[in-house]
Amino acid sequence: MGRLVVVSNRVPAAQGRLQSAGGLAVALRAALKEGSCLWFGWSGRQVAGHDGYDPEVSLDEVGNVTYATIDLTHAEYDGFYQKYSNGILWPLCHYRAGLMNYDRKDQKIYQDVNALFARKLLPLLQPGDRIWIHDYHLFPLGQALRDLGVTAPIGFFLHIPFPPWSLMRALPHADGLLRTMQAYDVIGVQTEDDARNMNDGFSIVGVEAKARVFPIGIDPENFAKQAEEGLTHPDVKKLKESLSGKPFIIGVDRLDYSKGLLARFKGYETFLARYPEHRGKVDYLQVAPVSRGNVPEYRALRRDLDEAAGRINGTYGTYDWTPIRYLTHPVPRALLASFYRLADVALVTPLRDGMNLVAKEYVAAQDKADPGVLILSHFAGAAPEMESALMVNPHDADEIADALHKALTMPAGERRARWDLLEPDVWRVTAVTWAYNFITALSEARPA
Ligand code: ADQ
Repeated sequence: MGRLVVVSNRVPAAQGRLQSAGGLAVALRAALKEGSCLWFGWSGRQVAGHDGYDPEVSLDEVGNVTYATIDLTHAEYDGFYQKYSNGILWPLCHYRAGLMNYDRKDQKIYQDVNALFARKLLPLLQPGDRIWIHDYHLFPLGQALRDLGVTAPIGFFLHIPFPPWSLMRALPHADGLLRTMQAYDVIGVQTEDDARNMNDGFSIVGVEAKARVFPIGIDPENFAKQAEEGLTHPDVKKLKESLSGKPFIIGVDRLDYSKGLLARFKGYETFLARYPEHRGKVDYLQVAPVSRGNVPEYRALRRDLDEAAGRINGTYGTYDWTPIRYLTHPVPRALLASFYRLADVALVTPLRDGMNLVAKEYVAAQDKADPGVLILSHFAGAAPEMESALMVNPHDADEIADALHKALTMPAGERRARWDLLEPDVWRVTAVTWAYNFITALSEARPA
């Protein structure tokens, strides 16, 4: 069996390679366990660069995986990563064309960095390799590799949503972007909606390609174990003590406008206003580590959230009760699982999300005898698999308020019945099945 070559924008940093957090790294760890693998991408470092600058590839072997990384110049980081990937493609794919800051010169840098990735990867390839490219940063990489003569099977997986063509075409040259995707033997997306949207785009533009659905999952066994074992950790005990037996609501998201945090705070505020019986009798922890802090929209969101949390705490707080405990720094994963376990309710209310692994992690972390309640947005990619959650429209603050009241007063029998319907899918669709199904499809599409 040939090697699996994974390409993603970021490659986990050396210290995180065995134990790294974050959606992609966690999901891929399972896929990378067997056979020999190469993982290629950006090192996370920026360098000054100059005319004719050509980055060196650094290689590092850990177990069966060779990590190959290149540095980017400040200008490449800015144009490719911050502006085109995160300032244009990210908002557009999350149905927020109004937040897109398009500039033709960033598109050029995006194309150039994809061509650079192809050029640097080429000499590392071996006969028999299967190449698996990840996410929106690298849409045109497959074509760039084909242009250099690569004939290996190449697959692409999009972790974020793909919007209807009527919206996608707001991106100048979107048709060209779709055309480059003919280079792929397998194209994977998270949900049926994403596949339909992308395939409609392909047929309108006249592209011979087809997207298929490969929903991503977590490692439920490991997560459930962490949740249970972490209960004896001193920090988890401290959190538990601080709750003094009050019901506990949790939210865990990167600080990103797609996650619906502002609307969620408004929902919680409405809940406190309309259901005063819960004031002082419930605790809400929102963990929202700052992400992409140099992109203007993210800075603005941070200010709005700081303001909303301050207003809610100022209005409803008392000398001995804080309505929202709001953290903008990350919590270690080992603690997070047990935090979910302690939580009676999880608020997962993105405005749009490719999948949302937090919803699945929360379900996996519960105590089956006394599980908590998941409140989930219709617009998470996880929604079709998790309809036994309390489903909400995240734009409707009153609906979030009602769902919170319902969750906090739900009889144990109903909580168990809902969880019993959610749990099997979290075990059926996992990181392992996702990677296995994709890699199998890739091997079948074009035997290496
Ligand atoms: P993300 O947008 O990062 O991922 P998500 O699917 O929720 O969103 O995954 C985040 C991961 O990071 C989870 O494992 C979570 O536990 C962890 N995490 C989040 N906040 C954290 C915090 N405050 N502290 C510590 N850990 C935290 C993208 C897409 C998603 C898609 C994934 C995988 O946007 O829609 O589900 O890729 O494909």
